[in-house]
Amino acid sequence: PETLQVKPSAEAFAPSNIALCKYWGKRDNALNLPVNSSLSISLGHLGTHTRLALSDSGEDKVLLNGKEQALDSPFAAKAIAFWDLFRRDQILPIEINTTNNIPTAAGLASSASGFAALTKAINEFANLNLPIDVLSAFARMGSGSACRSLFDGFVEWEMGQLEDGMDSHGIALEASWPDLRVGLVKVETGEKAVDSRSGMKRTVETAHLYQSWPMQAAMDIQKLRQAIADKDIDALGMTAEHNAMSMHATMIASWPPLLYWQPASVAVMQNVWGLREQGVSVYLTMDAGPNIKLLFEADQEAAIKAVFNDMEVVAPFAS
Ligand code: 2P0
Repeated sequence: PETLQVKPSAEAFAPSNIALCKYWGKRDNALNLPVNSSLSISLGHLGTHTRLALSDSGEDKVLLNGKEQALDSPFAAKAIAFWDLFRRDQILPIEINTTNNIPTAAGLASSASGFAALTKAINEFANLNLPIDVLSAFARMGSGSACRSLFDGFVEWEMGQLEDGMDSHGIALEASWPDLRVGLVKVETGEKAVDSRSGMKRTVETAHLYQSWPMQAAMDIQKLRQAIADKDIDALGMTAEHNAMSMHATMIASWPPLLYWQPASVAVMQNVWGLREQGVSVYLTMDAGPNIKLLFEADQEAAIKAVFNDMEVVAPFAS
């Protein structure tokens, strides 16, 4: 719309998500259009709550977990730039109040749930009444993986073909899997890693191995769809773990090399593989950081917790 009519305040929640087939590499850096489609699971009540209000001071104001952020901090700058896409030339100073309930112990990134919640809150705040696939495409412009956090459960992000990206958004899969569990295993982090945005750019530009990635991702999405339809944890876990390791192989094959793993990440992997050798159906996935996420069903939880005592467990389909 040309002129926004805003409410005094509005709020929204969006879940965090973990990709089982990863988004890695863009065909358009400005619009966050991906090289490949991806598939994720949303984390239920774990995510971001965002409240928007007109700012009484007349200045933009950004709070993260109750703490005011400098407007030139990366977090505030990105959030305000996103609001600028909507308010354009209108004088609409905003207060953005963002709270993440993702356990900090889990070491999960929050840009996906953050931009999804901000998009939903703006839709309310400015009475936009946009359909969810359009909201998803907007959230994608904030952060690619955010387009998947508009939905619960399993979500496919269709890469799309249009130049304006309006067909590149999340779609919820009609599936429920009450026994599915996601375990969050924290690994001690050293210095700050390379962020995903520059990491994927480096991989696309320098890793010859990356040429094989789009084909693997396309095959893995097919396998994941079948595993979800069959509720086959071994097929799901194997595909997700293989996909994550393949993505990390392309990162390692970049120059300069991009290795998000810490020694402790490798120790966790070896423990997961050890559990599998003992007959426990548990699989791992990793994103652009050293922490490990596990995939398993409820009946295996006790055996896995015996090895990973402080693992946080999420039931994505719990009501
Ligand atoms: C994913 N990651 O599918 C992949 C796996 C990290 C590794 O989506 O540049 O923060 O904002 O579009 O969405 C993280 O990338 O990157 C991510 P931008 P984003 O979950």
